[in-house]
Amino acid sequence: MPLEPIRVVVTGAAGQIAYSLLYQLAKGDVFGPDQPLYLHLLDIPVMMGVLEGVVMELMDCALPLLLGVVPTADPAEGFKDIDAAFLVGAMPRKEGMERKDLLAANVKIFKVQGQALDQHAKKTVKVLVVGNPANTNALICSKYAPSIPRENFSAMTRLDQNRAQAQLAARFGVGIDNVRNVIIWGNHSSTQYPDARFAVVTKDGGESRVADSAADAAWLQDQFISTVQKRGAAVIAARKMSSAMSAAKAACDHMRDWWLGTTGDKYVSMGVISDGSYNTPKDIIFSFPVLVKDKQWTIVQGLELDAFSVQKLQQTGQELNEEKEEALAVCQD
Ligand code: NAX
Repeated sequence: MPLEPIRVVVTGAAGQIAYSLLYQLAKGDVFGPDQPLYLHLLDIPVMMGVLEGVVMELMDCALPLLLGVVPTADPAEGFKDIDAAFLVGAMPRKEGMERKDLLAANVKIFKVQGQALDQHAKKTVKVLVVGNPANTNALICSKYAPSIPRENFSAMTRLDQNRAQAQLAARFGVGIDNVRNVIIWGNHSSTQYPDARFAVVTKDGGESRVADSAADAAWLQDQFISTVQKRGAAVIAARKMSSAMSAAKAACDHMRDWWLGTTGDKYVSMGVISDGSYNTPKDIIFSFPVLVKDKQWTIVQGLELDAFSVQKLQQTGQELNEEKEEALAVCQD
């Protein structure tokens, strides 16, 4: 029996991440090769002309799964009957803008979009927030969509995970598929903690824990962590624009694993509502290792934290608590 079509919204649809993302969605990379879909493309009024060009290109891609496209600047239309949401659109940082101002501007956008999701989307909608500050935007969005379970909101740290996995694959001279279970803890910011202590590398037919290699211990605690933390800035310095192709790919990986499930004991990192696991502050969106089954994620439990990791988790948790306080203050204005 053919699958019922689903409705997927992408916000910031005229922007650079969306330009890579839309094609992958429409050709079946995320929801499966047999899943027909409608794409809702939301952006702001001044971008409607650009969006028209994106719609033309989607049409010209001649993709059989794409049943229709709804370009709009109206959140009510954008979020109508939506099954999956990619919230990419956000206010970019402008010169001279303080971090606080950026947070305030974005929190307001995600408050409005939370309200629109609450009123118009399906209650089962899966929401992935990419727009920065992604974790706190996801928290605010969920707060203003109280009729949708909090577990249905997530923030993207998959790009950080993919970056970490790629660094390990290069270091150990193996293909990307031969590295698994590297973790990103905390905020999608420079306080994130890329943790390779449980990562496993398959090489020459055997499996080994990355952490067991004494020769790599210093590299893991120092260069590896800082390369992953600073990778976004390195791409901007080289490209004069922020990561887009890799961000779109990561958004696809995140939603695909949420929608179709993870495989075996291979876990992935997602920013999800914290229940206090690993002594993290409750009720913030914190990136944890998760497994997914039947579209429900569960936090992987029982991983041992050493003193270094405890301190790293505390640091990023504290930053998220501070962002939360600032965001809530803005919402009350
Ligand atoms: P662009 O500036 O190319 O595109 C953003 C688009 O969002 C624009 O078309 C803009 O008009 C639109 N927009 C602004 N306000 C909107 C609103 N209220 N409703 C709908 N659309 C709105 O940025 P792009 O490079 O695509 O990046 C988008 C966001 O992703 C940024 O916030 C960026 O910081 C964030 N990123 C997050 C990453 C992550 O790992 N979580 C990594 C990549 C990226 O830096």
